[in-house]
Amino acid sequence: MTRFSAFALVKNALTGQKGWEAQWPDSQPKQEYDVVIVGAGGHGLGAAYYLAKEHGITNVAVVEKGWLGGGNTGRNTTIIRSNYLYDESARLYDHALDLWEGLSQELNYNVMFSRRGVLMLAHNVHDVQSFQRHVHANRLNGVDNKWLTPWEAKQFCPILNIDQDARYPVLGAALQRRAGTARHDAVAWGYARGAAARGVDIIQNCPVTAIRRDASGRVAGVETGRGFIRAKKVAVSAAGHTSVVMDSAGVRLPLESFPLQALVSEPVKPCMPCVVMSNAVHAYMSQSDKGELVIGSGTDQYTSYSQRGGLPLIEHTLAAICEIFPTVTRMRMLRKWGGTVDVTPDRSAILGKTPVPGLYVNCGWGTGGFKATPGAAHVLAWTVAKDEPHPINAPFTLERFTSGRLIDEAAAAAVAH
Ligand code: FAD
Ligand code: PYC
Repeated sequence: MTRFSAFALVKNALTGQKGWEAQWPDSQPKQEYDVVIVGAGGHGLGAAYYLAKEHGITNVAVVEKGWLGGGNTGRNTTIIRSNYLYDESARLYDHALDLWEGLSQELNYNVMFSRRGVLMLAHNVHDVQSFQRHVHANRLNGVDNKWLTPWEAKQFCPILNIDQDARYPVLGAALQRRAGTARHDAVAWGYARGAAARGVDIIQNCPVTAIRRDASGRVAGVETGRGFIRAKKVAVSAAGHTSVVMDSAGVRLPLESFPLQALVSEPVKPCMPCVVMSNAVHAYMSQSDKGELVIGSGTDQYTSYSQRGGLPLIEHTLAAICEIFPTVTRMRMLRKWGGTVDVTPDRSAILGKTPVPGLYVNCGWGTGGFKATPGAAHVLAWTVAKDEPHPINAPFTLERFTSGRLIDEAAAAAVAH
């Protein structure tokens, strides 16, 4: 596969752009694989990439019901941060952040990781206490986070309204300087390209309809829209649909699926240098490299598998955004969309082995799994290859919902859900 480089760009510019190859082949399913991964989002594709690259397991298929990256990976608002409260989460998300920093070089694919900083606003005394607790906990874990006064926050983000008579006055903010954004679909494409170059089959338009087990109870393969595929191991990374897929193997998961929406404005010149989030008012905003303001909030408050949400939530979000950033009031919104996010009771992921031998799961990322993509994929590949958890994902078990060893990140989840 051609490496992207300045030389390749010049060469193709001079030869009519005819030398570029397909990024990955359109693979047809084989009868049997060592590993089948269900779901070609960033997490599934990333796991396939690391299985091939770090563990030498290349007889792998990633089976996707729609198109690659068409789930939450291509629908999210691209915020990356690691300022979670608990030690277990700090280790997982900071591992991901470490990988984000070198991902474009690792994949030879520009994922446009931008360390522009994420500012989380405090609007009341509870917010101030809670975010200051986060700042201290993060620092103890070696995760950068800093408390800013309202004026310091405005210096960091000049369009922020810090008028103390506002309905949601800004009383301070927590800044993770190392956090930022990345181009979401480039992440899926980069992992797909890297995995395919190492021999992984990426099979699109092929829904997995059931997971089959043999007489001993071990996983035997997957039923798909294109027939049965035998597999020694199966890893499910199907986000909002994970509970349905896993149910077919007899594994019940503590998940609820909700719609999560986002919207973008018409493009404007650069006016917002960072990401700003507000948990209390349910709104966050950043500016894409195209110039659109990228806006979102919490989940719609009903369970659903539809990839769209209701208008009332969007109106509520925009009302909050207009108060925090009065300059947005005269802008036009271009489009809105939704994804289906899978939410656990403690708002932390389930990542590892299941009670079924040979079956692994990566789910429960709720509204916040994009930032985890490289880290989660990396430790999932380890778990599948070695049939044991990596120390980083060891606490993120399914058993914690019976043992009670929860990782209760609900308050840290930046977006209400
Ligand atoms: P997905 O990308 O959804 O991939 C799962 C794939 O499985 C899909 O492609 C789906 O089609 C496929 N699939 C499902 N069922 C089957 C089946 N039966 N057979 C075959 N394939 C199947 N996170 C952040 O960290 N920061 C953010 O700013 C952020 N913003 C968000 C904004 C919105 C609007 C949404 C919806 C989500 C946001 N998230 C954010 C969450 C984040 O997008 C997800 O947690 C993350 O992308 C999950 O990645 P994934 O690869 O597990 O899932
Ligand atoms: O987890 O940072 C996050 C997030 C932002 C928007 C949706 N999720």
